[in-house]
Amino acid sequence: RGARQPRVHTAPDKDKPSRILRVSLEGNIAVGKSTFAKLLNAATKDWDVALEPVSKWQSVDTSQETVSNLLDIMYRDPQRWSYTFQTFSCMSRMRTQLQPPATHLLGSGGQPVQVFERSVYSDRYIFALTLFEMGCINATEWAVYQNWHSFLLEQFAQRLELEGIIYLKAPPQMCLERLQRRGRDEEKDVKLDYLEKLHVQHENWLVNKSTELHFEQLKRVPVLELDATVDFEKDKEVKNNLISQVRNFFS
Ligand code: DCP
Repeated sequence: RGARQPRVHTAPDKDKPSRILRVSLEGNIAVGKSTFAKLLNAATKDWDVALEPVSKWQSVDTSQETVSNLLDIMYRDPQRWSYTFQTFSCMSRMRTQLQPPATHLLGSGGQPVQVFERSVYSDRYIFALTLFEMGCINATEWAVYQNWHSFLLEQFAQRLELEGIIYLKAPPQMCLERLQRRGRDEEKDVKLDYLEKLHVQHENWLVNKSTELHFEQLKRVPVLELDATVDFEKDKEVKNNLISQVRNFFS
């Protein structure tokens, strides 16, 4: 039993083989991005994966001898905290994406690739947009968010651009089951309806191309769609199949 063949919308730029490619790993909550990221990290020394800084959002140092769990308060009171959460998650993402590549990548000999778990783009076009559409971010907050997001991305354009996106896709119901199985306490009240909205948002951005994007380069980024309904943690054949699809995408 192997994964379905990938849908590669276009291939990454192969005219620049020595450049470090920057690729983000996208997909719904609990689809398995972290697990897949670890597989990629272990597959070859040419690939280096930066994991999502979720733990930083679970313990924000308030410098008042208290630690605030922003992920938790965002889910408890989304109207009050979604904007704050989205500013913080995007800032931590920006820091990660602006980090220089790991030194071992520079002399890897093959095609070096920096992989990011999510990106400043999914922060805006998946989460912040959905929360705005749900009324958890109001019109003023949304205007402010877009204003600083566009400004910062224009300032750091060259360093934040991506050469590829890997889209891990599974039905929202399956993501909900995985979410419940992993049992992250803050997410215990996440409903299917929210995962369905996020799923549609991923499809609109990465497959239907109907999301209104504000960055020209982003419109041209190649997308590799992978079937994430398969067991890529334990089934070796499935794992190898997915890795080779990624390898083809990069080479
Ligand atoms: N989150 C959010 N807004 C963002 C980014 C993340 O509200 N801009 C939330 C959604 C999740 C948690 O943070 O509750 C982590 O979400 P991810 O889907 O990014 O990461 P997972 O750990 O769920 O991914 P996976 O299980 O696929 O590894």
